[in-house]
Amino acid sequence: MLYQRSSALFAEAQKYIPGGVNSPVRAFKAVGGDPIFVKRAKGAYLYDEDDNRLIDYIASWGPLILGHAHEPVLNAVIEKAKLGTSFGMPTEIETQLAQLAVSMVPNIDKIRFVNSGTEACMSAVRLARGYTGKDKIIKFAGCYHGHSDSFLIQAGSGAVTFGSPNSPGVTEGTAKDTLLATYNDIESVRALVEANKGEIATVIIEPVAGNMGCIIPSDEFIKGLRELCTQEGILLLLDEVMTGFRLGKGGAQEALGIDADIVCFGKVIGGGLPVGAFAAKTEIMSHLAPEGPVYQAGTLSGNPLAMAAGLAMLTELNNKPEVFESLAKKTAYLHEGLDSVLKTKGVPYQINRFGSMISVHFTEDPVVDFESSAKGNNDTFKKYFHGMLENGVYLPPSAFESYFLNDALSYADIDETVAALKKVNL
Ligand code: HOZ
Repeated sequence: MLYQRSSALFAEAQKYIPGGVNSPVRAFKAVGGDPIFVKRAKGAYLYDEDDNRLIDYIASWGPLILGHAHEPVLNAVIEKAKLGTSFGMPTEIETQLAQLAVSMVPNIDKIRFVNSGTEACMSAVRLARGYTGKDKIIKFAGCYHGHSDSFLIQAGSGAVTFGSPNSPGVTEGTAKDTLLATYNDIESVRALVEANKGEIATVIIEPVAGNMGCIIPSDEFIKGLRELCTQEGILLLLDEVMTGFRLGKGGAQEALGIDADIVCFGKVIGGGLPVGAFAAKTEIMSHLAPEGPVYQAGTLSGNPLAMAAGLAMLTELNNKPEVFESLAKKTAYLHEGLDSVLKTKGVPYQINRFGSMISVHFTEDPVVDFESSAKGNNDTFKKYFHGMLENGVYLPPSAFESYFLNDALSYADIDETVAALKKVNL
């Protein structure tokens, strides 16, 4: 495939935008080569600036669960835009989306809309601190909760891909309040809780991790975490930016059978437009301004176009919940196909899958946490990534990311993906 125009556009972008991109993972640094510039997309396919057609396994990093340019979402945005694009005043559609989200997700009464997953997690932690009157938080190595200061401590996703899991610019004062535990290791959490008795406001976790590849929590771990938080009066904050409205109507809470105290959303809830949100029971949410003293605000929060996209998307998912089952089946089919080919290639590998999230790791041992994920052989990953790209398949350009399947993908697309892998030398 030719990527001349993408490469030329990347060269131009680098003159004016740091690294040529507005979010680091897009720059292909972990896999080498120039990023692909997209011209348009429809359903399961991306069409780049060189007119290559690529089968898409990132779906804009999760939001486009029903495929690109999904008609009901598209039409809702177009119709809304005709009425004006932003008011900075309340609109009815904010309540409509709030009501629908609250009806779909367990353990939440009220929800506040923001513009991104980063904002959602940052604000939710402030709320947890304001509500409990405690300062410290526990996060897990390799989990990524957006790029606000408190979370850039052993962070996954682009932060680890580019070698800055602890970013310069985060002050020691901020870092000291973020305690670091090991994913899937409840004893590591227990030890931190014991050592910081009565000082911890919240434990924040990706209930199924997607920023160190896809990592599945053991039942013992996730249930143990709930129990421990309840015992110690710590709020359990589920970062469902990736899993919310993807693993089921009720997200990971429903899929894993656990109850959260606060839940963060992003991605699917905005239907492909910039929306984040955080939600909890009334008792906690009433601490938020203007009802309570914990401040949080935003000029574009609850933007009508973003709300229209989110409402159309959640309405679709609410009316057709069979889509979650369909996606899980397609992901299992992809898993089987990749497995059948990878086992002929003579390299060690692991495939992790939960619902419509999946990742391939080139390593001997099971990938259950950040340490085991980081053992993956990046040279093999690069060959895999570029080999698939050459054969028309777009995967996340980093081993520290999950794939997100969309329901526009057909079984024929998945067969084409598996056939592509057969042609790749690892
Ligand atoms: N941090 C996102 C994936 N975990 C990537 C966002 C982007 O580059 O668009």
